[in-house]
Amino acid sequence: MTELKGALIGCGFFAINQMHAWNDVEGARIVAICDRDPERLKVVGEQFAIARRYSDAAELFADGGIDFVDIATTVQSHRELVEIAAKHKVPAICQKPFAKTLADAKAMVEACRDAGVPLMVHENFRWQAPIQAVRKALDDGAIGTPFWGRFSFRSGYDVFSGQPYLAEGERFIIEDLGIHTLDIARYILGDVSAVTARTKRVNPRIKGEDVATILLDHESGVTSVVDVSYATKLPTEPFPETLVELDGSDGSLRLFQGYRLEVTNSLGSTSADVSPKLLSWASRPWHNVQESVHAIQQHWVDQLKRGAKHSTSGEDNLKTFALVEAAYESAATGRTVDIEAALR
Ligand code: NAD
Ligand code: 89V
Repeated sequence: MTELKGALIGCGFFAINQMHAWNDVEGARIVAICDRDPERLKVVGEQFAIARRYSDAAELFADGGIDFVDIATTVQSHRELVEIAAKHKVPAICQKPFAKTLADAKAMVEACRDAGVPLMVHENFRWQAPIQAVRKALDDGAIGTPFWGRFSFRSGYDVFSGQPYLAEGERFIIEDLGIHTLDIARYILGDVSAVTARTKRVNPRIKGEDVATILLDHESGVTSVVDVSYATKLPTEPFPETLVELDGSDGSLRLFQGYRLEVTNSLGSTSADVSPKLLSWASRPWHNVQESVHAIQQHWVDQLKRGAKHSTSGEDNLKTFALVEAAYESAATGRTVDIEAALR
């Protein structure tokens, strides 16, 4: 089987996980890296023995010799980099948040569609082993037809030491973390027609909101709650676990802290350990996220080779990104926001 050659742009905090995962992915390897910070370029180049190094993405694309690009920079550069990739007809993976605005995200999808190149957003949380286990239980009919759900991420973990920029933006938890939780809600319960949200800032040392409570009306008629907080101190820190509650026509499902999945239906109750694997390069508590990075990157390669759509294609992710913008709009205005109108 031919091995795809990839380039990674943005050698920062999270890219280390992506580089480790690329080493484990079957059917692809990273042959070039790019970062405008010479120190990061050197650190990652030496750690992963990558000889082709660039400080300017335009030079990387001009030199060519790559089958795809993995964009791991922060959001400010996503549109520009995806558009250069489209111009050079190079399939692209783009980290979340997809873009600064929904209008930018739509333009990026259009640029790739017009160029005929695949675009996938690195929205990895739906690829976490416990979330896949929830999806499987639903698909197996374990609780019948769901009518209510809750997707909850409440933590007091210090994310700012690894990612200091998170303390500086006007927007914080919905854009950075809630985006994952909203994507999980869509993945499990389907697309959303309306969003109502309330936000708060509890930590006085950051600029944006660190608590959000979001009510989703799904197109199927199901109601769900997405609640996220980085201001919640608990006896056992749950970071980075997403807890799930689903009630259905034939039973209920609970994904509890500690990666325990309980299903109750007419057959009784079952309890399963759905812990993620601790990959050789991973470390707790991040191993859940790290395993999902490997899973989404393997999915990228497999689908690219088959010429098939990606689960979190640019087009798919517009529907998650629209929920982020709608949540901010609802929190600012106090009103419920219609999603179909936003996506038009
Ligand atoms: P970071 O600031 O540590 O790293 C970004 C790197 O990109 C920096 O080294 C910077 O110099 C480089 N860069 C920026 N613009 C560039 C450009 N135009 N050309 C070349 N290099 C450029 O950021 P991070 O914490 O690694 O986050 C990166 C992205 O990953 C963010 O969008 C963040 O939201 C996302 N992230 C995702 C997850 C996840 O689980 N999916 C987890 C953490 C972070
Ligand atoms: O996934 C992310 O984007 C991270 C974290 C999990 C820490 O919120 O920023």
